[in-house]
Amino acid sequence: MSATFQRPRVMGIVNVTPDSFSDGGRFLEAGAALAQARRLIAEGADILDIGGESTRPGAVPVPADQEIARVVPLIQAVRAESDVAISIDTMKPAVARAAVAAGASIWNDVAALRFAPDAPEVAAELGCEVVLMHMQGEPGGMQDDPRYDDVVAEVEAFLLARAFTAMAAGVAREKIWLDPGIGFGKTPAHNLALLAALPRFVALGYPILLGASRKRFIAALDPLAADAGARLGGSLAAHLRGAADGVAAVRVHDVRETAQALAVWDAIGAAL
Ligand code: HH2
Repeated sequence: MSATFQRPRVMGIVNVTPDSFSDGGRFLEAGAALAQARRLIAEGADILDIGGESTRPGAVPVPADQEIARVVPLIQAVRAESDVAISIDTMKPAVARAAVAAGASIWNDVAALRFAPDAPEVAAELGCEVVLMHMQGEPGGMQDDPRYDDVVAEVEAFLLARAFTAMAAGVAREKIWLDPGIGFGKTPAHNLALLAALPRFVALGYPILLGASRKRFIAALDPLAADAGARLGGSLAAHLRGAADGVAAVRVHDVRETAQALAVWDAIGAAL
């Protein structure tokens, strides 16, 4: 028997937005968002990723005060009844600050601390963990003809450069996670190249977060997966591949199914 496998942590997605691509504002209402958070905790989430602004191409930007008003009451309510880890999915330092004050311990920034000049300093000051994700372009136009000479090398160089910028601003190295940003300024072929290169990202020595849940590249491989809700199989395949390659966490909508898949995968590994 060997138990060398280590199961990635499951990060469950709670979108408190009216326009997120796959769960379309169903949890906008504060009470409904709390019910969703409770459900994901009961289903086996290790981390809740709470977001108040969609990053979907074409999504309407949300002012910081509105984003704070969406996420802070939910973070406070979850924190009052659970010690689950909470990450705040935001590009805005003011929102990260308010979320950490309310009980979040991870700043998940799809802009990798680039979209506000003071973001690296605020991350250092907050002392929280920080997810630095790769995105080509900006959310509005990122899917308009994304191009790379070598997508893996460029994403890797970007992530290392952002990690160094964060550390130069005072973020501790052990607080930094990296994420190749599946679906953010990438064609299906780019996403597959990044998924195939996960061992190379893991070898960088930072925890890697993988977010493939219900993303559009799955529909490019399966003509029956046009609806985001019909992409569970593809999401599980990508995340299990990430688990085998050593990613630290997977960001998912389908917490129950993902936790079960990882438990089986892990048990098989332990029985080797
Ligand atoms: N993907 C989305 C949002 N945030 N954060 C990280 N670190 N990695 C990801 O892959 C990632 C992310 C997009 O998914 P979703 O939250 O379902 O949609 P929306 O951005 O519309 O809220």
